Amino acid sequence: MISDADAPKKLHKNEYIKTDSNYLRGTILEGLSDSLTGQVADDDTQLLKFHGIYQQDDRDLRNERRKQRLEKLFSFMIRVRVPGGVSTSEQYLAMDHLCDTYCNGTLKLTTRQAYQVHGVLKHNLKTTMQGINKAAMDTIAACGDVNRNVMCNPNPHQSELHADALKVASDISAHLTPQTGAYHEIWLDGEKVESSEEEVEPIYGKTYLPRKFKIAMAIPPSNDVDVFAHCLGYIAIVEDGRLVGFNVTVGGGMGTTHGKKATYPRLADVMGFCTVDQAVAVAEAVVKVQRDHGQRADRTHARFKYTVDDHGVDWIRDKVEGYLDFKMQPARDYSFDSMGDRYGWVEGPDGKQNLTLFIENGRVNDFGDLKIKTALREVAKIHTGDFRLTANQNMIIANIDPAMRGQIEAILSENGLDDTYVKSGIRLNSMACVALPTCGLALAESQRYLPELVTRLESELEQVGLKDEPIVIRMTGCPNGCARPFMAEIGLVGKAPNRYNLYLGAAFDGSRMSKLVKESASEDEIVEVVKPLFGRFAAEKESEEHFGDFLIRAGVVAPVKVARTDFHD
Ligand code: SRM
Ligand code: SF4
Repeated sequence: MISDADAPKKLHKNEYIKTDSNYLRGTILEGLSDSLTGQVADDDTQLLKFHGIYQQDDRDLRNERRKQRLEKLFSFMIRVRVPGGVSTSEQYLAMDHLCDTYCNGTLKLTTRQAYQVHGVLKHNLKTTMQGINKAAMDTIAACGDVNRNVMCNPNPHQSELHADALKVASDISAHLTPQTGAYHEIWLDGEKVESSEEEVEPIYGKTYLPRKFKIAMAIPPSNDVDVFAHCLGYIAIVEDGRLVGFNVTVGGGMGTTHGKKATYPRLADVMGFCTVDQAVAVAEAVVKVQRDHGQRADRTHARFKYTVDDHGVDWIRDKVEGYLDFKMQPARDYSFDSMGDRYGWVEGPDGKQNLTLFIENGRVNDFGDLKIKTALREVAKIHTGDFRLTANQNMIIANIDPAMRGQIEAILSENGLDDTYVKSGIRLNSMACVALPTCGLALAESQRYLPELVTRLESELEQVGLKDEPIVIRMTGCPNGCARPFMAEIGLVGKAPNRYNLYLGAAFDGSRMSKLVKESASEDEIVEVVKPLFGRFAAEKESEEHFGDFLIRAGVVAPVKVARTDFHD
């Protein structure tokens, strides 16, 4: 066990940036008004993240700009927080409008139920942020070393308890939102509050958290939010038809670095049970444990998963209870059956209609005859319910007035999104991170390439009669894990241009990670490995058995039991 005293003493430079930032102000305002450059000062790029903004440059244009001795083409990505993924039609229309007016025209639905826009030039940042605010949304804490967007199963048809769970998720999100006035001052022209008393961040303090912090809430049997991949998770426990509380999980996370064995993805452990009324207090206590005991010297070891792994769950529970006036109860029974979305039309308990639409890799745009962006815009103009983002980058048009169903179906069908527009089980369970051209960390393509690879795999699956088989496939352009690839039955992690590490064998319900089977594989090599496995699966599959489970049963891959020791082997 590593104690806090063993931790190296020299703090990471970001800790000083936070401390000296005057609660996340830095010199952001000055940087915005400097018209000589499209970027902001280095330290401010770190602080901007807490405001939901990333400085980026178009990597497709880097070489050309370099040849012309021009500054990189800097622009900004803005991530809009949507607790539980629920937004109104008006908010959707506002995102659509901003995306066309100040951004690159594509709206991105993220793996954590948020909206992202890319390509905002510095001089348009403030106007775009004000547009987001006008739509009653914000971006504070969408990124940065704080708690991020709190995820929750967004599908109102799946449970009458959904609204209760969503309320808890929203309360946690609100409770953990940073209190600094910086956001208001910088983006919304808020008056600077002159006071002799120093501003306080009651939960975070001046240095916020050592690293990003993520919370998700799952409502069994659906594990659509991938609860075990999060720092803190809540698994809803329902007794006699009532939400009585949550099993609380701690220490999940995906990010890893190629070749660095001290980094690894980790599945969360169940720490105990708390009641509905205790859920917010538990979140605050867990965040405080990470604030006080998380590593602040080495950012590659600063996520909560390492604090949990270094000290053990019992130690964490003990510390958490130190901040509470109650004890965690023993965990209760639950079971998950999948982590995917349930597509198509379903009627909710209140008679309202809900439609889950597949949006490939969360990219909302018009692609030839498939006019996703046009369709969603036209639906938003008439829809009186809401738009719900899923953790699988899809969209639920929710709470549809039954009288409007025909009109909505007609709009979708006119724009290429009829019931049959996606034809395979593997595509419906595919997910890719953004990667190129905007992500500065991408080593390989992801969302621009996965659809092509899936087409090839679809044809292999069709040949062995598995066209409709739901197989979870996820790709990322680097090992940071933004599309949670290590949780996928087929995980592909970018290593270099056109080369991916191939992972196999995760559980369909999100309870087991995949194992590395081939490093730096080309497309042909990926197909070479999985093709015979599809054949064997078709021939030997037990009824209801999923691909990942089959690979373990057949001894093709060994299950990853303790990520710290056997993930890289
Ligand atoms: Fe992520 C960094 C995109 C979900 C782990 N992620 C990034 C950045 C901001 C790159 C950067 O730091 O410069 C990417 C911006 C790309 C772009 O151009 O938009 C980026 N991450 C995304 C999104 C948009 C992927 C997507 O296609 O949907 C997801 C936004 C979610 C949201 O709405 O908040 C996204 N990122 C995730 C997830 C999945 C999750 O949380 O469920 C993970 C893995 C879980 C985890 O955190 O452990 C994830 N992103 C990372 C990491 C690795 C963190 C680590 O522990 O090492 C980084 C890099 C970092 O933080 O240093 C990163
Ligand atoms: Fe970028 Fe890597 Fe995240 Fe993909 S996984 S968006 S390449 S940081």
